[in-house]
Amino acid sequence: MIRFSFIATLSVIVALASSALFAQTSPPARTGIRKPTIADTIHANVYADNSFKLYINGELVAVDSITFVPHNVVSVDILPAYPMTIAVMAIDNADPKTGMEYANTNIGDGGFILKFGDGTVTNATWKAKKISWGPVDGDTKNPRVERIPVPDNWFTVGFDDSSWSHAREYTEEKVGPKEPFYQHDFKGAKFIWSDDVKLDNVVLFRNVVNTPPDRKSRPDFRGLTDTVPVSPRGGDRNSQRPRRSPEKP
Ligand SMILES: [Ca+2]
Ligand SMILES: [Ca+2]
Repeated sequence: MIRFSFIATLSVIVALASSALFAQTSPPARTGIRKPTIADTIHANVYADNSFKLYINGELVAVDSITFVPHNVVSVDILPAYPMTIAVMAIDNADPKTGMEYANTNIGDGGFILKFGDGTVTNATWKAKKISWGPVDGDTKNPRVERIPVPDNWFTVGFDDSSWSHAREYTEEKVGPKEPFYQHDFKGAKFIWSDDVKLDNVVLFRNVVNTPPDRKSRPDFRGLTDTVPVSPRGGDRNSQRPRRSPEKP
């Protein structure tokens, strides 16, 4: 009898433990979610010397439209969801064999800065990993490049970046951003790169934003394709339809 009650108690403990585990790992209930509107998005301003690819929560959301010069700002709407994993491949323009540019006459330098409308900014809390660098030792007479493979799944939410170093901050004077930088909001953001802003040519960055820095509460719209949103045939659809302007006489 004692043995039976011990086994029964054990079964209850196991059942409770597995239900707690299930509660932790199963996605949150997706009832009553509405369709997001443009008001749910935040603005992302991104400037790279010279180009970048930006991933948020494992999805590619922006690619720099100009890979070399002129230096440009990419400004896009993004739909945030927290914790928000930001992953960036930043690329300083360089010949893949020499690490130099302008017909091997110049080493050049990099630089990356980002600000989101929720207050997310780049700084030394970001993680950084150099992937390609050169000319090795700054040797411009016999220039060569070294590189390591881009880690698998480096842009995903679950990737372990604990072995990566922290990014290094660089001053505006050091990076010398061009005119478009001053036409966009980067207040509070810092230029970042890996340890050598001249020689490191391809750098990966990662940062996890656990809660919105501006402390605004925002709905989580992840998994919308598996959800029937509230009033799918209601005002939502009509409100997204542009109004026709009256016919001109
Ligand atoms: Ca660019
Ligand atoms: Ca450059």
